[in-house]
Amino acid sequence: RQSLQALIASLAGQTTQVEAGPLVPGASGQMETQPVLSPADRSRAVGTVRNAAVADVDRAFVAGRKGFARWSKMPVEARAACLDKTADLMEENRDRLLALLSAEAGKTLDDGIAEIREAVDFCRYYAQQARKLFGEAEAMPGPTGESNRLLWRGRGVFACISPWNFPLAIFLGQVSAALVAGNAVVAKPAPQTPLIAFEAVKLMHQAGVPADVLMLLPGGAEVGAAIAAHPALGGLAFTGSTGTAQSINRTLAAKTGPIVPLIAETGGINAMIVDATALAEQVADDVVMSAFRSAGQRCSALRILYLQEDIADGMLEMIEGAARELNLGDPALTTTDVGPVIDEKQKAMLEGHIADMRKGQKVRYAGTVPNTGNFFAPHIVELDKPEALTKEVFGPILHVVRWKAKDLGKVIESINATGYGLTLGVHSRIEQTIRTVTEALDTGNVYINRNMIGAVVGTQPFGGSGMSGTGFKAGGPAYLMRFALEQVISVNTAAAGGNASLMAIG
Ligand code: UN1
Repeated sequence: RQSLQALIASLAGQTTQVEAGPLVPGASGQMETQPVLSPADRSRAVGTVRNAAVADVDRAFVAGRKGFARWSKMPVEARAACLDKTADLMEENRDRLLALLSAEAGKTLDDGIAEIREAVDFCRYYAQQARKLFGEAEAMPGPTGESNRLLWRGRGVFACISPWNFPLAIFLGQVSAALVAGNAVVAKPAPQTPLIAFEAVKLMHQAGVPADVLMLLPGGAEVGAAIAAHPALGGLAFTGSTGTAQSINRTLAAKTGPIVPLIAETGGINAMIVDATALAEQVADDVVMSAFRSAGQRCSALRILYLQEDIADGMLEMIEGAARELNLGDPALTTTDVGPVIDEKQKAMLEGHIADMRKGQKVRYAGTVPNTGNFFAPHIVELDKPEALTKEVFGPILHVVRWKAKDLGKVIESINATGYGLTLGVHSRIEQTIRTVTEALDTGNVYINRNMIGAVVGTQPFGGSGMSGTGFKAGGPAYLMRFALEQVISVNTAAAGGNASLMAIG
């Protein structure tokens, strides 16, 4: 840990450590470069980025079509091997990636280590799944004199648009799935975190993915809109806000060309229901972890806690006590529990929300913040009714509502009424309560008597439905299929004289 800390300090102290730009054959990029500032200290530039010019989007698709023609014909094993190699390279370069996650994304050391682990797991998991799914064409049952086989192939140039809160794991999760399914990829990282994406793409190139098969287009909404609108787009994976996903959906719907899939993972007003039988110490621990870890900047994070009123006062005291113990500050220090929020805009949004809450609700706890960088302290807000929270507030703010034992049905209704369905926590020792709640809600990931963040790849496939996304779960067995095109080949084997070579097409 000491050596990691020294490494992080040395990277944070240097400017222009990483000079990122578009990774597209023939790309020009914009004229100007911009500094990428550290969320923990706005006077520090972690590096510079030259964003893609809008004209580079078309260049990427033109190159990508050529790359796709070769890549999609390669045996799945060759593509899967590139993912495994990327995982190895990430492990070899772990310290550097960790330093960048800390400096550019404000990740604490624990979060940074977990994120690298997750990125490695995504690559290995999708490699392994692809071998199973896309290996041999599956023979389908059918009449004699006919052979039917189901093949999976890439869809073309797939776009991956990813968020700043998991700039390595979600970025590479999308990209590795799209690649191993046989697509060429145009990736647009979040404008706040282009450097780590740049490093990740370079590792993938080093692992054997050709330059015209994986391309990076750093930039903002303009670049994203041009990608979604491009006529050669084969499909799009997006993780970010519900509003942006809806806007991408409209762009795709307005196209006159091919109809392509959207894989969207968005937000939630995630709830935890705690009844009077719950184990208090466990609840306090899980609430603080779920609401404040990663400065609440996870789409899985707890936003609204429903406490049965009999235990609410005691529970809140414990939660507040635990929140007071959190160390807020420089993410590069091993003692830090909660780092900064990503940028000024997020900080101002959170401050605005608390100012609004002060108008009718009770702000029960407000932590203290360091005066450098974009820090926003954990807050606890008591709501008079759940409807007082009308939107996802992406940061370390825990909202609390009390409920009466007879009103479990109303709690369920309120949660359903949000229209979101990403994560749900339940703390109870009554099996019937757990059953009732779980069955009544469509939430994608339900966590019982534990915290509700940190879904593990291959163990807890992650994603929601409704306003939380299209529901194709990342890190699960069905994810890769969404990136691939199914082709069924039916051969009249009698007419072809039982020609064995025809039966092996594809
Ligand atoms: C996100 O925050 O955008 O389960 C999704 C978790 C993470 C969530 C990632 N895998 O906490």
